[in-house]
Amino acid sequence: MHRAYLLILLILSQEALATKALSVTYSSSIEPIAINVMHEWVLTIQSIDGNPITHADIVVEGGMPEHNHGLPTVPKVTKNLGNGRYLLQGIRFHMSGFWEMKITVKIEGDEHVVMFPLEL
Ligand SMILES: [Cu+2]
Repeated sequence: MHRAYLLILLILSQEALATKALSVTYSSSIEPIAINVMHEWVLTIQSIDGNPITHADIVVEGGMPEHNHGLPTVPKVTKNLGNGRYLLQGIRFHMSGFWEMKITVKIEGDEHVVMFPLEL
């Protein structure tokens, strides 16, 4: 497993003044990520001061903004691995180019959105 990216924050808070940043990272079960291979990621979610976020609801969407299409699959978090780690299964990219993965993390009424850009 390989830690590929660190992106921080983006706050879309339902309570307008709550601005809590998160650290979201992923590691892919295949590295480098290959086209048309079903694989999985482990997402690690922490507060900005390094405490694991253990009870997040996570929704993942993805697509190619330049082609105006989404993913060919619907990846889902299937397991809470504990310690702020979540298993995301069912990822497959079906063409080369620029992809974005949008990770929406819901915690206690706050919604955080993190984008991972990927050049495949
Ligand atoms: Cu495309």
